Amino acid sequence: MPDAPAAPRVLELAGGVGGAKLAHGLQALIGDRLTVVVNTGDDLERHGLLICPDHDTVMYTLAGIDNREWGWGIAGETFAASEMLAGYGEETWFRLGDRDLATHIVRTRALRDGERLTTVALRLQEALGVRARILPMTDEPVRTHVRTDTGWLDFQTYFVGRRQEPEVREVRFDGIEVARATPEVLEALAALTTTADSIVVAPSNPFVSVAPILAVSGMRSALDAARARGVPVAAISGIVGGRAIKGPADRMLASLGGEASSLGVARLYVGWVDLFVLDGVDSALEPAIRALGFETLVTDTLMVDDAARERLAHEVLEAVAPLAARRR
Ligand code: FO1
Repeated sequence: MPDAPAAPRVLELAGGVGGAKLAHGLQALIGDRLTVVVNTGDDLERHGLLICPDHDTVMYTLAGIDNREWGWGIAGETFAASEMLAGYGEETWFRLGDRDLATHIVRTRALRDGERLTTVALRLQEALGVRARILPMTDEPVRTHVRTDTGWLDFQTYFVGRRQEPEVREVRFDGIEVARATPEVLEALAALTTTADSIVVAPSNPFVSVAPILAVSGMRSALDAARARGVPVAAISGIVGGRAIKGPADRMLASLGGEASSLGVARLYVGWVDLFVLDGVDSALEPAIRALGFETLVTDTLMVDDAARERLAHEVLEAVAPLAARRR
């Protein structure tokens, strides 16, 4: 009997919650053949510690300890340390749970000892028994800022502090000019060669989750090189029926000059994505999206439970695999 073919390798580009759900479905299918490249533009310092929200959301989800009610943090979390910090007069609007704090303490100490962000991230994942690899998009600090009508805000002040209420007029990524793709990310992209491998863009915010990843020096050329070898790229829309599944992507699409729909997302992905995945409620947009040059998959994209995560991951891989043969 010939050996069963190896599972495909998949590299996912991800922000927080949407990226974590899709990664969970993909990990259930292909385990350690999944690499997730996460946005670090949402990272911040609190109480002298480095917090990496998107990395940690994906890590806790893949470790099965995520807080499903909030979409961030750890299940069964407590906030005793936060209460104590508030007593000392520290700002605690960005809530750090007791268990979550352990992650930030280990990470911050390792960085102070000279370790790279990627190395300590992989160590944390291993300790939590995560099978996939979650790679920060870069080891250098990048910080997303958004311009609102009252001025520039760092990302978490806008997202948590101001509850995403101000309209976003402009986005910038501080530090991006010196940020480089890591050897681990470049190796993972270079390893995508076989006919079944693919790159999958999560249903994450195109402006503040996907764009910073692509803006890292060396990332776009490595993605283009993978595509030139025949590796197809699939992207899942995070907009369903004109509304973002989570977060402010719909309002950002409108305020930054686009259209708050799957078509508006697809327009941002022209030229580097082959397969565009949209929800069934938006099927009327399919012809316009195909007219932009995409292959399309119309399906239920709301990952409401584990079965839905796995089903969507499976459908995307099934739809993207034939494109590999056609692209070669
Ligand atoms: N989101 C909130 O809405 N409120 C919080 O207090 C909060 C704390 C927090 C702590 C650690 C962490 O990893 C994530 C946290 N998040 C919180 C989520 C985070 O702001 C968002 O998930 C992302 O940055 C957007 O993708």
